[in-house]
Amino acid sequence: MTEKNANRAIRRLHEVYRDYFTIGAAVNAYTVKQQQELLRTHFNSITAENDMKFESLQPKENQFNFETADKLIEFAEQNDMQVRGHTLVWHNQTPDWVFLGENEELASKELLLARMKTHINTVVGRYKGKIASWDVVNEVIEDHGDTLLRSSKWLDIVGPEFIEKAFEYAHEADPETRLFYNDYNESFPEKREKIYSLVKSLVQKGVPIHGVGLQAHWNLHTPSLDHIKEAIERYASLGLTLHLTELDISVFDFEDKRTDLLQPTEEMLEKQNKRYEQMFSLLREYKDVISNVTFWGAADDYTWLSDFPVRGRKNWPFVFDEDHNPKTSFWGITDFKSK
Ligand code: HAH
Repeated sequence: MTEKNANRAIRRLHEVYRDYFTIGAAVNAYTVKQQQELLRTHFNSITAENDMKFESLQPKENQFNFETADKLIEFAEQNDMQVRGHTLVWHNQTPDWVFLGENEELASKELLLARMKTHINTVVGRYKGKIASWDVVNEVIEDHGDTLLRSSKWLDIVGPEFIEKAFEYAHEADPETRLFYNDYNESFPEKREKIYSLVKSLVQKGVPIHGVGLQAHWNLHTPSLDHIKEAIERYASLGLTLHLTELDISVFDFEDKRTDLLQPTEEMLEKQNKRYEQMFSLLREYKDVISNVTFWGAADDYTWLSDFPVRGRKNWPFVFDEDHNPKTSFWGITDFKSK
C-alpha cells in the first residue's frame, strides 16, 4: 500500500457501487474459506469458478454431485449475495460420456439433446429462485477468420441449434432466471461482430436470452478503452442487459511469457491502477445497461492466471493484494464523485 493511502477509511466496494451495478467475485471451496472476510465485506454477488460446470455437477450419467455448489449457494444466502450460475453448455470441462453412445461411438443428436435437457432441467431446476442469472452457453464463437461457430462436439453432433435448445431448456426450468451468452475476446472488433450476429439471430428468432456476458479477461494494454466502449454499445444495441462476468487485468500481455518476477513491478501496478480507474469510469457511464461486474477471483493470492497461459507463473490481476489489502487500484475505482 502506498503511504498516501495508509490511513484511509475503506468503504465496501459493493456499497460504493450500489447505484451502479452489483460487484461479484468468482469463488471456489478454497477461497470461500481463505478469503471469506474480504468476500463478505466487498462483494454482493458470487460465481462458482468451477463447481457448477458440467464435469463438477454430473461427472457420470445421472450421478449428480451438488455438494460444493450447494455450499457456495449457502455462503451467498448467509451473506445476502446474488449468485451467477456458470455454465451449462461449454466445449470444456464437460465429461466424455456426454458425447458417447453405445460401443464408444458418438452419441446421436437425439441422445445428446436429451442429455442436455436432463442436465439443464436438473441443475437450473434445483437452484430455481436462488440463481439470478445463468451463463447458459459459453464460448461458442470461433476467435478468428470467417467461421462463426467454434468446432465442438455439441456443434458436430447437434448442429447450430444446440445453442437455442440450451436457452429454451433453461427458460423452461426457471422462467425467472436471466439467461446469458458469455464469451472472451469480446471487445476485439473481429470477434465482437461475430458474437453480435449470433446473439442478434437468437433475439430475432425469439429465443429466451436476456443478456450478454463480457468475460473481460484483459491486460495492461488490450483491449483499448475505445474497443471496450464500442463493444458495450454494440451489445447493448440489442436491447439486452450486460454483465462483465470474469474481469481480471493481467500484468502480462498475452504473448509475454516471462517467468522471472516474484512481485509485480511498480510500473505494472501504476499502469494497472490507471487501467482500472479508466475502465470503471467508463463502466459507470454505462450503468443503465451494465447490471453486474464480476471479477474472476477476489484478491491476488488466488487467480486462475497463475496457471494460464503460462503454467505456474504468478499474476496479480485484482484490486486487492495477496494479504487482502486494497491496492492503489482499489482507491482508483472507489474515488469518484457520483453523478
Ligand atoms: C474462461 N475462459 C472460462 O469461462 C472460465 O470458466 C474459466 O474458469 C476461465 C476462463 C477464458 C479463456 C480465455 O481467456 C482464453 C482462452 C480460452 C479460454
